[in-house]
Amino acid sequence: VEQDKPRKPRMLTMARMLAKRQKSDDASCNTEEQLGPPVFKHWVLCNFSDSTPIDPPQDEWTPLYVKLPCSPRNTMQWDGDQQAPSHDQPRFAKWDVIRTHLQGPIRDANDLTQVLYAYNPSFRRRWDLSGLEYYLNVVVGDVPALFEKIIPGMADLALRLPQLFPEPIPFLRKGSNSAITLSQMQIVCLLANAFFCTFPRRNDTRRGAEHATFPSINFNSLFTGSKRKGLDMNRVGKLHGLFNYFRRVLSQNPTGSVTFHRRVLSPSEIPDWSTMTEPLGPMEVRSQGTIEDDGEGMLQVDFANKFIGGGVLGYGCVQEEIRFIINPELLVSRLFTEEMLPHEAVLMIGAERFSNYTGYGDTFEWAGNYVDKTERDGLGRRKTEIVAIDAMYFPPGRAENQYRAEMILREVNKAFVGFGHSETSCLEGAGVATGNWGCGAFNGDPELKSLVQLIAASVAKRPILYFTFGDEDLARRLRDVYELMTGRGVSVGQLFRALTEYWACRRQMGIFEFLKRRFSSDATT
Ligand code: AR6
Repeated sequence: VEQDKPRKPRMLTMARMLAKRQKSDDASCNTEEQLGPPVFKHWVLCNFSDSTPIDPPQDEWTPLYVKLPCSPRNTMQWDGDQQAPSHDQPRFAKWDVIRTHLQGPIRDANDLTQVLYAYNPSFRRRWDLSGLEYYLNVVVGDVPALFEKIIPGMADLALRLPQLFPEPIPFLRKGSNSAITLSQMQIVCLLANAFFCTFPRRNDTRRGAEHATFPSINFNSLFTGSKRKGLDMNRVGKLHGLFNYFRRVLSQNPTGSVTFHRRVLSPSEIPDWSTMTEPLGPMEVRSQGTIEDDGEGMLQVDFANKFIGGGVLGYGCVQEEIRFIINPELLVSRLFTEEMLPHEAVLMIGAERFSNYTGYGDTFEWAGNYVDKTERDGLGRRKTEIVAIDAMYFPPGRAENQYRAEMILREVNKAFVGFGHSETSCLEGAGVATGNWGCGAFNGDPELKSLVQLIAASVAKRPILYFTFGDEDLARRLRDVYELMTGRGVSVGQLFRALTEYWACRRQMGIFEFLKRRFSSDATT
């Protein structure tokens, strides 16, 4: 698609620098006969050389690109100030309406919510923005600073969209092995637009809707109130984190970039796990510490939803959502990343951390500013790699299904595509910082998931640093079984086969116990 178009020289240079591997066939025509890996494409959309765009903005209003609010084809039939639409009224360019309202004085919370409704008139009755009003009127201490500086600054940033995006933003569609690099300022501009809910066609999330296979991006769901408390504490913490991010980038514009790479495992790349003779790779298990605090220099796992970011723009507040709030640039992935398929992962390189937090889930709280000192690579990306892999969800009554061979295979493949080496990496071959992936909200068994990840990492040739998130007992037992298996020279294939055979014993004993019995005897077949 993109490759047929003439590219600007700066894009070519960047793409060459980053695309170390070019594959010959295309994801979109990856038929049964053509099982090779899909071609890798990298769109470097940030203008490193100068800040003034060379060309007039190039508009795309097709299923391949993000529909931008500033597109001339983004129209509305009536101005939100009027009572009701009538068919003989002319259509407005919606961007003009957005511009007028964002430039106009926004003096208080009520003005702000009226602005959002002005260019989203059909959501006036459907959106509840009372949480945002509560946040601004009741929770925030220094409201004048917000309305005098931060919110107008965010509005200016949002309105820079046509200048910052002379080229359209492609979607990272299912099945396409492709990457997008954006500057940190482009990201903040997109996130300011998300805050002001300007993205068109993204508010209808019902099945069959145009963007139903994409995560939501407009922040309206974050602004929903709670009848009892005005605003739930999770959303309070999230809004603190996001306003801290906007405050920081407004006071000092960041100069780096971030890459988002959708990785696809083609059928020809899937190992035949049961016959792998590789030994199990290195693994260190820690009961204390977290992926984000102690995984510096490693590939850090995001325990993701197939809709990347999961419930970050709503109530959800576990590992993925928290990560997206403390590293808010990750949020922009929701704009262009279609839901992940079982053999896909999303690698995000360079996102900066802006906040601290305490607690988890219902006890989550924003805990102040964080200054990220991670060094940058040659492209200005922080040397932080985060990979989103979505585990399977097992409902409480049916959690046993996770021990079925096809489910284990699905999870090993998912971890493998996440841990595989990437054309866009800045930490080639680094270890994996992970933990109880799929074992919280998604109800998985950490005994199984730890070993599934060990199998994938061993073949990807990466060591594992496994955080049990305070669970001393799990840490001790995982170390024991790992030592037993490595002491016995158990191979990846042997462990994989054993896991798939556990099904028959699932009601008698746990997986670690099963493996101990199996591999304690001399017959480690
Ligand atoms: N570092 C290390 N381990 C952690 C950390 C951390 N920072 N945070 C949590 N854990 P969960 P899932 C451990 O429930 O089950 C989201 O909504 C802790 O033991 O976040 O894969 C996504 O969007 C915790 O119980 O991941 C998905 O919709 C466990 O990791 C869904 O949740 C699992 O964390 C994914 O659920």
